Amino acid sequence: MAERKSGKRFIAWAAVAGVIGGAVFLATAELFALLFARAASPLLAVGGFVIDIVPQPFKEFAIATFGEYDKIALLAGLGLAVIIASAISGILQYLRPPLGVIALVIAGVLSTAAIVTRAGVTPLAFLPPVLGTIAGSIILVLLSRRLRAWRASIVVDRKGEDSAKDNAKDSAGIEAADGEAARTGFDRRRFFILAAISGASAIVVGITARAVSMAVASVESIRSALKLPAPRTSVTVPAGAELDIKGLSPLFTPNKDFYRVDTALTVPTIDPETWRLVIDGMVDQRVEMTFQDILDMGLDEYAITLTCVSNEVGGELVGNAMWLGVPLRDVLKKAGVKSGADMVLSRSVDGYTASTPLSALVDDERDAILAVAMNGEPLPLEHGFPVRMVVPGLYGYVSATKWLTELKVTTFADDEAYWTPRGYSAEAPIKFSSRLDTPSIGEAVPAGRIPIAGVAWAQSVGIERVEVRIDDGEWMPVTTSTPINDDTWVQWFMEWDATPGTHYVAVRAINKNGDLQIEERAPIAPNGSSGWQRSLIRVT
Ligand SMILES: Nc1nc2c(c(=O)[nH]1)N[C@H]1C(S)=C(S)[C@@H](COP(=O)(O)O)O[C@H]1N2
Ligand SMILES: [Mo]
Repeated sequence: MAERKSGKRFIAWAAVAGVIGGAVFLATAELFALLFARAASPLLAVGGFVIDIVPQPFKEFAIATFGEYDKIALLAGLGLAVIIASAISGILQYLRPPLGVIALVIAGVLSTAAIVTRAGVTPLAFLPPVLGTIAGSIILVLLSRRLRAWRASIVVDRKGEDSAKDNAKDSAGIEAADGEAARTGFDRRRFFILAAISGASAIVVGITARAVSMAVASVESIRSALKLPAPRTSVTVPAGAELDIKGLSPLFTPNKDFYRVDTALTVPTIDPETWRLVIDGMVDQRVEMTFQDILDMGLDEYAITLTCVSNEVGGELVGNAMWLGVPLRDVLKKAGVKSGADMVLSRSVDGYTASTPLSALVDDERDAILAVAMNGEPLPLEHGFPVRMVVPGLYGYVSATKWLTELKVTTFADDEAYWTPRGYSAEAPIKFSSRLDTPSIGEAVPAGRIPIAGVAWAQSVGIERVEVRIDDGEWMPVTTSTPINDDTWVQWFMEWDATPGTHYVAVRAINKNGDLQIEERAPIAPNGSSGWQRSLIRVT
């Protein structure tokens, strides 16, 4: 009798283990969906699949019964089905391993199929359900094993009790029974600890990840519905500004290819309606601006190349964009800067800060801006939606604050930005540089006439000339594209009669002040890399 009762109890715990395995599966998938592929939520994909395959009369019935709550009803039904299926998988795994894991893997395969067959999926969309299946299976196997160990120790325990009764005077037998009781407690605790930890983590991680995904989706839709006013002035891109060479970076970096550097674990989601910019600190009056206030100042177009201090010589952390924005000097004028200030500490909604010399922001000759658009669309969420800073000539970490929320007028003596105590300089002008794009390193090229091409940037000064050296030859000036302005990079190229073998191609730039690009190699910390790029090219 007692046997059967405890047997039922274990079946119930096996079902709980199954539900926890299922929760870990979904939570892991939601987490990785948030990180790699937002559309890859198993629950939503399967829900979408169900909507697609359900026959029309059934859909009508659902809408008639649940009205506008039909989707919620579907998800609730799906949730219930998942809980029941997971419970069954837990019982299967407990009674007939590995049947439970097999059931979970089948569910994983089906949801992966539902995800990757949906329209507009990204290449990594298979990852969340696959990683979820793996994590869920591991937890299910471990919980089921611990449950069986617990159960086995009770059986052994009971045998110990019996033998203790049989030989009441056998002290060794009594000791054995005590030991087994301790063993049972230990195995039970092992099961409950893992169940509690994995269950609680799954709930916290799963709900948080889903909530963030939904916030992103909602701001994403606000962003795509946003209509920005036409700019008052636009940048003329001169003829000859863009060279047409395979492998050469385009003049403007498409948003999807634009490098992204920030400390944000999940991209901040800001509704422009509720966004505010506060200008305070050493000002005549504290000013608060809305998104509309910024738009009402009138937007102008600016072509500016952004560079990260972490860009190694020859690196990819540099990109050029057409921004729409307003001059920061006009924004600061609204608050009135007090004398004695020499820095603006810009703050992001996520707490990140940057220290920008005040002089760079109020300089009439420098187009330091608050940007609201990038390459013809509102700023992408990853690039600072709805408002960010862009300052020509300064590395991003001291000037290009995304998801901007405050400009505090202050001094370098009084305030410190995020990266300053972390080994980077408080002030960091961009070290002008040049990069070889093609031929790419390691790619063998056929002998004969081929283009060597790349980009060079010297924001706020301008590139005068780019030179290339092959092996130990002379430095040769190459053709540069017509610059848009001094704040954007230029493209450069030369024709090369490539002879078979390996060759070194080196590149360096000269800016409009007549300075030569720094030859001496420097690491990225504390204020940016330097050195001439020299690449080994294989010609066959
Ligand atoms: N809020 C916030 N803004 C930020 C950063 C950050 O970590 N947080 N990183 C800065 C750095 S180091 C660079 S190089 C630029 C990069 O901008 P991008 O991601 O749009 O290319 O953003 C800057 N703005
Ligand atoms: Mo950066």
